Amino acid sequence: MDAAQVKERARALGADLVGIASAAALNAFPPDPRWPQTPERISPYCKSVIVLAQRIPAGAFRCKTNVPVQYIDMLVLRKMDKVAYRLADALETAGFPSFVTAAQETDWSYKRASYGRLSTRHLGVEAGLGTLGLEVNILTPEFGPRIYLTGVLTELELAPDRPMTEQVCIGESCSRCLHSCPADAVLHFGIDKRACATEAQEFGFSQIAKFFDRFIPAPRDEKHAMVSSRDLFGFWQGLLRVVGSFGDCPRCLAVCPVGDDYHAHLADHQKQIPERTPEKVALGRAYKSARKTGAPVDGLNDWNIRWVGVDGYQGIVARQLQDFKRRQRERAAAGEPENESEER
Ligand code: B12
Ligand code: SF4
Ligand code: SF4
Repeated sequence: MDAAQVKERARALGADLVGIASAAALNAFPPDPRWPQTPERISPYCKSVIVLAQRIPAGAFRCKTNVPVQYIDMLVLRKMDKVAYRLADALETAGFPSFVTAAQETDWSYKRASYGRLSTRHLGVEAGLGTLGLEVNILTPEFGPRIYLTGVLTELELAPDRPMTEQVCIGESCSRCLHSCPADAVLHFGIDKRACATEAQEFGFSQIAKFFDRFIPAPRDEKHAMVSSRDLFGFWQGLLRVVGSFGDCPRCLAVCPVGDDYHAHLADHQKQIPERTPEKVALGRAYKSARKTGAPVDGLNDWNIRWVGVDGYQGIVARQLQDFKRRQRERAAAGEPENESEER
C-alpha cells in the first residue's frame, strides 16, 4: 500500500481529514524536548504515523448550552477510534504491524499527567493538516479547530506530507478565542492549562482529588451532605459517559472564524462574544504589539514556530471565505441548498 491508497482507505472508513507524518521527523522534533512525546518512545519499529481527524458537527455549537457539544464530542471520539482501529487492522492484514495511539489518555510520568504519549495536535501539523492557533488548538483550513485527532503507528514506510508553512490562525488581530475564554487561559500562542482545566474538566481528576482531600477529614454529618452533592453526581456522570471529566468547555472551538463550517453554520450564531471585556481586548492588543516589536514570545520561539507556521499569516482565511462565497453563489444559481457540505 502506498500513501495515496492508505489515505483513500482512511477516507472510505469515514475519516474527515488524513495526513501522514514520518516517524523520523516526529522523533527529531518533539513538541517539548524535555518531555519527548515521540513514536520511538512507544515502538522502535514505527516508520510512519497516519494522522486522522474527525470533525465536530457545527450544529452542536449553535445551542443555548454546552451540553450538546459535550455529548457529541464523545460520539466523535468513539467514531474516530473505530476508524483508526479499522485502518490499523487493514494495514496489519496487508502485512505491516500497526496500532492506534490513545487519543485522550495522558502519561502519569510526563508533567504530572498533562501530556499524552504523543501530542496529536503536533502530529496533525507534521502531517500537513493545519497549524497551531493563538490558543494552541490545531486549526485546519476545512474545520478550523473543531476536530479531534488520533494517530495510527505503522511499520510501513509511507511518503510523508509536508507541514504547512503558512500560519492558518489569523493571529493577534483576531484574538476571538482569547475574548471568549471564561478562564482567561489563552496566552500568546500558549495556554494556561491549570486555568483551562477549571472549565474544560469541571469533574476531572484534580477536582476528584480535591473532593476527597476535603471528604476524608470532614465530620460525619458533612460527609453525608457531600455524598449527595452535585460534585459526586458530576463524577458519576463522568465515569458513566466521560461527560464532565474532559471536553467540557467548547468556547475557543466555537468562536474561531477559520473553516468552511464556520462560514456555513456559525458566523451568525457566534458573531457576538458575550464574554468579551475591555481587559481581554487590551490583552489581545498587547499580544499584537509584542509580536510587531519582536518581543520574546515563548509560543513563537525558534523551536515552536515550526508548528505555528514559519511564514506567518498570509490571508488564508480571507481567501477561503471568498472561495466559499463563490461556491455558495454557484449553488444558489443551480438551485441547490447554499450551505450543503462539499464532497470530501
Ligand atoms: C492534557 C490535554 C488537555 C489539558 C492540557 C492541554 C494542553 N495544551 O496540553 C487541558 C485540560 C487544559 C485540555 C484542554 C482542552 N483540550 Co485537550 N488534550 C489534552 C491531551 C490529552 C494531551 C495534551 C498534550 O499532550 N499536549 C502536548 C504538549 C506538548 O502541549 P503544550 O504543552 O501545550 O505544547 C507546548 C509546549 O511544548 C510549549 N513549551 C512549553 N515549554 C516549552 C519548553 C521548550 C524548551 C519548548 C521547546 C517548548 C515548550 O510549546 C508547545 C507549543 O505551544 C490532548 C490529546 C493528545 N494526546 O495530544 C488533548 C487535546 C489537545 N485536547 C483537545 C481539545 C479539543 C481540548 C479543549 C478544547 C477542550 C475540549 N472541548 O475538548 C481544551 C482546549 C485548550 C487549549 N486551547 O489548549 C484536542 C485538540 C483538538 C484541536 N483542534 O487542537 C486534543 C488534541 C484531543 C484529541 N485527541 O483530539 N486538554
Ligand atoms: S477550552 Fe474553554 S477554558 Fe480552555 S482555553 Fe478554550 S475557551 Fe478557555
Ligand atoms: S479565534 Fe482567531 S486568534 Fe484564536 S485561534 Fe482562531 S483565528 Fe486564531
